[in-house]
Amino acid sequence: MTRHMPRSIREWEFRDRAFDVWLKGALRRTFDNVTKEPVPDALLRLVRPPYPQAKAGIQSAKTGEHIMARRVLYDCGPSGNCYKVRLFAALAGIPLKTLEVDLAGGEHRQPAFTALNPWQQVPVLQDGEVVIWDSQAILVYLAERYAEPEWYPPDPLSRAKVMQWLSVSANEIQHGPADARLVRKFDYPLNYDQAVRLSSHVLATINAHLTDRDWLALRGPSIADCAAYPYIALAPDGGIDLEPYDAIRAWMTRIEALPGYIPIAS
Ligand SMILES: N[C@@H](CCC(=O)N[C@@H](CS)C(=O)NCC(=O)O)C(=O)O
Repeated sequence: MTRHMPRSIREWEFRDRAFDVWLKGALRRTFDNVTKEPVPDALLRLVRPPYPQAKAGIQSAKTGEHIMARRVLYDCGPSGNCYKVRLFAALAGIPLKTLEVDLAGGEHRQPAFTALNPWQQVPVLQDGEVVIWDSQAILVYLAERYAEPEWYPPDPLSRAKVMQWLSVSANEIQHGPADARLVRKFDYPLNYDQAVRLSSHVLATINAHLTDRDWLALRGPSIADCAAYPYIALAPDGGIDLEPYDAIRAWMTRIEALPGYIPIAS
């Protein structure tokens, strides 16, 4: 199984994103100094028109080789839902070009982004003409189309077992540890106590499930683990202690030891 993302592509993605951040920062500083006004959004959009790289493709910084940016992930660094996709792509060795969407600046509510995802949420994957929103759906698509079959085996029982955990990730885990993190870290107006209560139930149930198995759905790692891992690993950001959940911590260690693993902030 090829699990390593080619180094040259990852390096390029890093440089590209760093350049984007630098350019926006430089513009903001120049405007602050000269006009004492914030840089107008219209100017930022001129410098970085909506998603130009999606069409233009990228060039490897290391080899100079031109790589069409066929798969573009509309991304947001701190988002656990986006991290699910980045993590799986890294583990399965699927090169992805990432484009940061400025959620704090409301970029996801602009018409250009709403045309990609009417729910106005990241992540969104664009693969040539194909556009897919929802992290679980993106995992299914990438696994089915580009990964080794072990990540999402085609037999009905494996499919059903994986789907159970994709649902748990989008429901119980989202409304438990992910919502607690949204309140604590990003001041979202959600019910924190309710999210913490649900988290205890969710984590205890998953911990019991993992006491006699290594992976959530199958004998080996699958997209089920990639979907569930981010918001469980990030639970401490929401004030939720993972110390009581031995089996979950051992499972997290197994995921973190997989070749190609990336942490959320990479
Ligand atoms: N079910 C979606 C949920 C996506 C979601 O909640 N995305 C958040 C970032 S983690 C978002 O874009 N929020 C926009 C907002 O808060 O306005 C998925 O799994 O992708």
